[in-house]
Amino acid sequence: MKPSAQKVQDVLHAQGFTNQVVELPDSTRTAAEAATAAGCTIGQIAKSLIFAGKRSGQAILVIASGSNRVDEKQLTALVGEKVTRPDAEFVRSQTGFVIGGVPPVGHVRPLRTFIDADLLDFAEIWAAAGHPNAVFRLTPDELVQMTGGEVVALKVTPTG
Ligand code: 5CA
Repeated sequence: MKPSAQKVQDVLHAQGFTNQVVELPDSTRTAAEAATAAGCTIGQIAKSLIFAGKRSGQAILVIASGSNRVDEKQLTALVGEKVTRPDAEFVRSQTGFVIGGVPPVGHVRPLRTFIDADLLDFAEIWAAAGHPNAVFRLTPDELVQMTGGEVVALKVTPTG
């Protein structure tokens, strides 16, 4: 297994979880690709998105359903400052992983974490596992337990 995927597997085991990291032959870099490769719907992909506090520069992890867009206004209200989308280098330095492989756990430092409430509607979901072709299957309960994330409503809801 690739070292970055093995790291995620080791962290899961160290936390007492039995979820298995799998490396797939096809890319799982985007939520759509991951859904095709894992054989699930795009909504069941738990995508790990990094935001940064505009004033503090603090990294924030949002784990969103693959079919949702995160409403930055709602996130701003939750964190108490405006947020921006950081560049790829910030994502790598704050998490230890490259975009497309950022997992919900195992980051180089603890990140304040929010979980999209829509993910709790599924019996099982899939998350990135450190590498753009590695994923693991989990339940929404496990996601909440392993991240300590706050479950919130933060998707963009279409108007009209
Ligand atoms: N492995 C898949 C499914 S779990 C995955 O990681 N998908 S993801 O959506 O969570 O990660 C890709 C996300 O990284 C994109 O949704 C996008 O928000 C973000 N991203 C892509 N390119 C950039 C970039 N240049 N700078 C900052 N963020 C980016």
